[in-house]
Amino acid sequence: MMDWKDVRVQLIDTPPITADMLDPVVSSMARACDAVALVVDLADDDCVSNTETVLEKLAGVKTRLVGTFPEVVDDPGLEFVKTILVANKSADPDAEVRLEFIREAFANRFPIITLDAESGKDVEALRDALYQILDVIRVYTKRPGKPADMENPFTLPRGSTITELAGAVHKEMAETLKSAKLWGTGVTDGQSVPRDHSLHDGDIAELHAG
Ligand SMILES: Nc1nc2c(ncn2[C@@H]2O[C@H](COP(=O)(O)OP(=O)(O)OP(=O)(O)O)[C@@H](O)[C@H]2O)c(=O)[nH]1
Ligand SMILES: [Mg+2]
Repeated sequence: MMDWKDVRVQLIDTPPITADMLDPVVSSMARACDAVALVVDLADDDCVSNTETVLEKLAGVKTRLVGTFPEVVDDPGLEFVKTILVANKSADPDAEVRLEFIREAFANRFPIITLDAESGKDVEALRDALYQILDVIRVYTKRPGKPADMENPFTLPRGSTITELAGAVHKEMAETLKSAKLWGTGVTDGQSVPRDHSLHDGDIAELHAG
């Protein structure tokens, strides 16, 4: 688990993908996850072609790693997965040169984060980048007459509504929800909001079931 402020993000390390090895477990994980960190070894002269191989192998099972989702998709069988490229071993003497090749090949496709895992240099930036790519917001809940629970936010896709928050709190809540009060962005404290109200990061909601 990776902590980002008050949120925990699950990271799953996978076996490698090579020209002659793609474990089906790895490709199904890539398809099911919220985002992929594509790790590149800046100490490896073949880092560009190895990375291309990984992308091709996944594309072979209809899994496309992308920096941003395409606007139009003509093949419904294709799975697009948000990805950041993580260029590791930046302290290697030739890392700078290889990074240039990596940028040339991939900067138009993925955000690129450079770091050195061994020394820990720039690892904090990866933490932020991984959280940002998930594109989620944190919403806190409170019970009527009680202070808000500021320890355990619900994380929801950006743009989620009160109804979606209710569904995350409890499956039935999405149906039984009668009204909601909100503290946070764009509302006065405790304002009643409709079910389709869009939530913002840091909002506090009080849900009332019928
Ligand atoms: N110099 C240096 N070595 C590193 C760095 N990060 C990882 N290593 C070393 O690189 C080697 C491979 O690291 P792993 O974490 O096993 O790499 P991996 O990509 O998971 O390897 P597979 O699981 O076989 O795909 C280990 O000996 C690490 O100690 C780094 O930033 N700098
Ligand atoms: Mg490994």
